[in-house]
Amino acid sequence: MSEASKLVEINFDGIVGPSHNYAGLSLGNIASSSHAGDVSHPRAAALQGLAKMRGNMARGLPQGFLLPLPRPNAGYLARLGADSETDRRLLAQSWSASSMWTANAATVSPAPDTADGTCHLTPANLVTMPHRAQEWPDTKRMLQLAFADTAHFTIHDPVPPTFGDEGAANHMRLCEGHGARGVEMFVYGESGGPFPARQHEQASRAVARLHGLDPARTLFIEQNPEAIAAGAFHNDVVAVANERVLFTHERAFARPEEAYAEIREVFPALELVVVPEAEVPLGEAIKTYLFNAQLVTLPDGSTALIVPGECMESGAVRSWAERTTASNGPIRQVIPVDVRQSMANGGGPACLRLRVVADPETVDARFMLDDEKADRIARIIERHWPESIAPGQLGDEALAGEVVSAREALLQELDLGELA
Ligand code: SUG
Repeated sequence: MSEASKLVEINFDGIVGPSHNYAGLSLGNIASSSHAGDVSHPRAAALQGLAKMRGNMARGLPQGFLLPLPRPNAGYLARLGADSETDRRLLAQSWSASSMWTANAATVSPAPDTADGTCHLTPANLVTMPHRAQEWPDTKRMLQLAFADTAHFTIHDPVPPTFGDEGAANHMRLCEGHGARGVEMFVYGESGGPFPARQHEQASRAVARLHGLDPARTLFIEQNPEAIAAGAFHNDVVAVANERVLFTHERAFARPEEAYAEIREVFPALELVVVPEAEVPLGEAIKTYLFNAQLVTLPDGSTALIVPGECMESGAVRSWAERTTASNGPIRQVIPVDVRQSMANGGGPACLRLRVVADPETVDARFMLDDEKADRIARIIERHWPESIAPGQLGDEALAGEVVSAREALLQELDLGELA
């Protein structure tokens, strides 16, 4: 078998950490703001995430995972001269389980796209949101472990904090098959609206250069400022691509017709599925997270869209799904999954996974999932993850101890003690 034919898309889902809570930390993320102060359910959240991974494995898709980062992050507070009494917001930041959204862990350029023929990963600096800016050093360490094989992977430092980078959530790839040479699209935002534009154009351009992408097969597309203002804080809230298919809301890009023409020019095989405002208004798309879906190629070659269960509560989205699957379009199935705990913080099925095109044999096996390991992880979650966390409990020492030992139990179970 040739090297390229062993390349498959592996989804690395973030295991939801034991400190999962609703602190309303993300301005511009409507779900995060509107659920601020709610009681969270970390155990249920982590089990929902695991069930999604199991579902995808059952569909025949290779599945990996990344681990929760160490929380509460005492070092974060110490560097700010703060403690649990100083400032509730800083405290909440140090407890955030936001690393579960691994679509923001890094930008990944598969080996067929890069000049040196290795798969390049750049951890996202996530500088726009303080609770997320603390993630990258631990994320980088974990990526260096999971993708340690330097014959196949190159791990970069994040882009300097001058330019905000949010990783794969603002990056899409089109290709004839995952192992073939692709076209990479970087979507950036311009500041000036009511909410922060988290992805800076210069960060995207830097990542593309550092990954050694062919400029002729790399596109930079501006996100529609109206989409950011409506709550699409990442492009993956309004668009997703897989192989030849680009699935997007009509209002995702600043200049959509120009963007589609540019894409077609470099990738003539494009199968474009645009959802018009008249069928699903932008606000409804953001509320249901229709586009924050996993657009996947199933083993039989057909394309499926794995959407949040919330989509099925919307008449407009349900009708669209019925029409789409009945049509001759590329999306043959729309499959709802329950990730409600994550959704309430603005994280749908697509946020919860980082796509890496690789030969699974070249990945550290400890980060790959199978049914037996999923059972073992479930047992650890059931035994150690807090049942609920009320915002007032953040800072509680006994709870902090529980959260720390829950993660340690998981690391031990997975033989990943070096991440302690
Ligand atoms: O960065 N939510 C995350 C959601 C990330 C979703 N990822 C993608 N679209 N790929 C964020 O806004 C909420 C945390 C809180 O409010 O406590 C949060 O960080």
